[in-house]
Amino acid sequence: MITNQRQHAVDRVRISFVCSAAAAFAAGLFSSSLLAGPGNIASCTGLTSLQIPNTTITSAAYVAPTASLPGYCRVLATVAPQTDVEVRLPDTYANRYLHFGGGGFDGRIPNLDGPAMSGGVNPLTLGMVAVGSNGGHRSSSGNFFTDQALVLKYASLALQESDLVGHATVQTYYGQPAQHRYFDGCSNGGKNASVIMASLSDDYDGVVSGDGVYGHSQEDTGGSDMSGLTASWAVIQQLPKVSPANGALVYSAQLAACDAADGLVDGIIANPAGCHFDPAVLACSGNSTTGCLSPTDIQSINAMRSDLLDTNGRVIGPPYGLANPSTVPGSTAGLASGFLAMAFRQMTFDPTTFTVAKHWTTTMQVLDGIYGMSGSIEGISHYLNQGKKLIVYHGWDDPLVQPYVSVRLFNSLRETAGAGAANARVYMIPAMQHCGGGQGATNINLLGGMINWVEGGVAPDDSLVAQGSGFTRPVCAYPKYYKYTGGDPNNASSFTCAYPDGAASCPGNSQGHGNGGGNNGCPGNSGGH
Ligand SMILES: [Ca+2]
Repeated sequence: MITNQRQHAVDRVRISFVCSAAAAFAAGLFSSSLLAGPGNIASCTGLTSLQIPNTTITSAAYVAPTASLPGYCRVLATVAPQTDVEVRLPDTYANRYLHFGGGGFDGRIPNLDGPAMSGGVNPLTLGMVAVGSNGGHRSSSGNFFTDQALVLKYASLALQESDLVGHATVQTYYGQPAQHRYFDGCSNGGKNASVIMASLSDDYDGVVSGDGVYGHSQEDTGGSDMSGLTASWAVIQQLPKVSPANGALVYSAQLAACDAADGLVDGIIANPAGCHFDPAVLACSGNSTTGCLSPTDIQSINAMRSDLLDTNGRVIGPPYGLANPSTVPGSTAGLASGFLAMAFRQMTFDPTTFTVAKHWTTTMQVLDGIYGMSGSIEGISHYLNQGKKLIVYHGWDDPLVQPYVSVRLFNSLRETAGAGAANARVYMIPAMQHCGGGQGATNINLLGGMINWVEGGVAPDDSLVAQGSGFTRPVCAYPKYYKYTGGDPNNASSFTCAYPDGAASCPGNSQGHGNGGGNNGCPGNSGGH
């Protein structure tokens, strides 16, 4: 029933998307009378007269080239009532279109200079049109939470509206639609990515999705959707807080226990799924109260690293990885509060008053069913089975969005996407925090990898290199992780990508390959604890 509700919502959105875009094109509502011509200032400023349904072009201005960037036409538009859209159309155009995912609760257009996980490359230098929106509303304080129409824009419709403006300007300026279409986002942008794939699959060729949120259909891989994350954030908010000192104590004890398992003591646990660290080994004994964990510390850490279950024992929320536990609960208060406010249509919702028994069903039905906050696994599978590509990444130390969301997406696609699963790669990045940062090598050009895959037909697999602070590491396709093989420890070439436990591969869809029932990172056996 959960899946059906969600799928119906997605189908409704998909139908409305298709109808509105197709009808607009069929009716010839996009003016094509303007002179096409990148680099032509008049062609750029002329875009202000472009006719797009329900839309006002508020500005079209040519930005002159600089030493590092080509010239481009910068278009600002508003789709009524509040969806602000920016489109950048480069003079040196390589027939590429890049839609940026948003951030947080949106309310502002993202900085189109730097897509997520692109190695810091400005998309204009890749000949890419760049498109982004404010997520359908102008509120920076969350006071759109009770406005159902604006929440629907935030959840999905603003993405379609951005494409309506983006495709119309591309068609007019360059005289043809973009040949290669990409989406790139992290966090809320990763949530956007799942909606893009499930609802606008015809419009995209390659999607890069980081620290995202996806709909799920199997209970054993559950808890990766917006309601599951929201419930988990709210419950974690109610746990006793672990102090920074004790959080650091746990993090260093984990390293002492598991750092060397990848062959190199470098402050990075390359395969956190294989690290079975029990915080109870740090329990205070006798009269000691410092440099050790209290019973409530241990309770909090175990809770954040476990599944959240509903009253029937079904998984509804995913676990965190080995992130410093003092960083995990505090940062999710606003997120839990905001999504619960949307679910219950009230201005604020104190997450410490949330209970699974009282609030879970409504949270799930509204966020996933009515609003369709994340695209369904079935929709994503459909996207992949059309030959379109997906790169998912997630920081193993993400203290905000639980990294097992992406592990479970990997498992779900194995079960649901069939042959299409070959068109997805999941990269779990060791010691990376939320969308970047951390002790690991976390600067990775995944967008470049995606372009090579879509346009060159070469899957990134294990070929990419991650840049850290003075060192590099391979980027291994999950469930593989990197192992040190000898040589310069700062050089990625001194590592190889290996399957858990040294197996040549993980078994297809079965329950791992038996390491005593532990969590080895293989599909079907990666649920935390
Ligand atoms: Ca290590």
